[in-house]
Amino acid sequence: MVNRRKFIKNTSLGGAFLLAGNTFADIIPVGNITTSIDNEPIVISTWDFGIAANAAAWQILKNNGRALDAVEQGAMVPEADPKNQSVGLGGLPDRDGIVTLDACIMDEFGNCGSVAALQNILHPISVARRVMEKTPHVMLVGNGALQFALQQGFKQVNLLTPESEKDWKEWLKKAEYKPVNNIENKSFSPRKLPGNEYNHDTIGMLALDSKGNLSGACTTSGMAYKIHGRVGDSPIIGAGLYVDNEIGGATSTGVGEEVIRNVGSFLVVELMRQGYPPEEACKEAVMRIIKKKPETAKEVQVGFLALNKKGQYGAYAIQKGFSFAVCNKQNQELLIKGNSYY
Ligand code: SD4
Repeated sequence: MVNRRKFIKNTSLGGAFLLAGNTFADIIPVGNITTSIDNEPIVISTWDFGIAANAAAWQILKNNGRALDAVEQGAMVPEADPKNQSVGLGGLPDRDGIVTLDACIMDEFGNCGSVAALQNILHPISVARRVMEKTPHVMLVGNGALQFALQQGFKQVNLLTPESEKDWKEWLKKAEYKPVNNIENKSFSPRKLPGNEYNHDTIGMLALDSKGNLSGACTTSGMAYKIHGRVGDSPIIGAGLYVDNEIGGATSTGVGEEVIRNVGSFLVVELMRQGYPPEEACKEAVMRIIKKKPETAKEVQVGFLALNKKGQYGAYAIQKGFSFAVCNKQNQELLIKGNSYY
């Protein structure tokens, strides 16, 4: 077991072995070449904060638990972290100062559940799971989603932290009340964190368990300072997340409107069905976005992350800076910087 965090700069060097850390012993295969042995569990998730989320998911996977439980537990970690300003508690609000959350979950049977524009609930991913398991529906939104959550025993909490409220008030001064596009690079990131790290977006998580079953979860507070009522890709099955237990799963982060327009995660899974390796499938989905709107694409970020049935994974983004975290038996804290178009 490797507990030390590893960081890999790039996912493909001609499909060869990449150097993680400083020693020769750290050389491991990544990207389109699997690091996972058949029937060995693996969990991957978007952004640096995926490391902590993966650790929670791993507790389930390593004990031969179900991928669905793993992704729910994993997604709950950033949801409960007040320092994470793009997911759950402490998420940046919409332009009216209201925190609204989007989340969805999908299992190995193709069951799925989703909530959108949900207010005052700490764990939207768990409400999404209840929608999947306790209702005949797939998606509940707004006040209806809140009422359902309360009936299910979830408690109301204030999700707007003083820090996020302060940032929103600061934004209001210059913003003219216009929603912003968000690009995950230094100049556009909402908040610089201690250690020169930058706060990033949605967590999308994909897991393969020891029985060879796949599940996925996606949860976010969405685009900062969005118009009240705006829903992004993250709770939309096929856009922000898609899992097909025969093929693989995919999830997305970035400007949700571009992902929805291209039904991004479904597209990635369908490309893998056609034989594309995960990174190539993600790249092709990114290229569709760029091809349709080349001028828009220059200014927005979209990243896709994919895991196939064999445990192979890959990612691709429009802009530089998209990282994802990988956790399996060999590596508990691997952080990979995905390839990008720009
Ligand atoms: C959304 N995809 O609401 C989410 C949030 C995100 O960069 O990842 N923004 O559009």
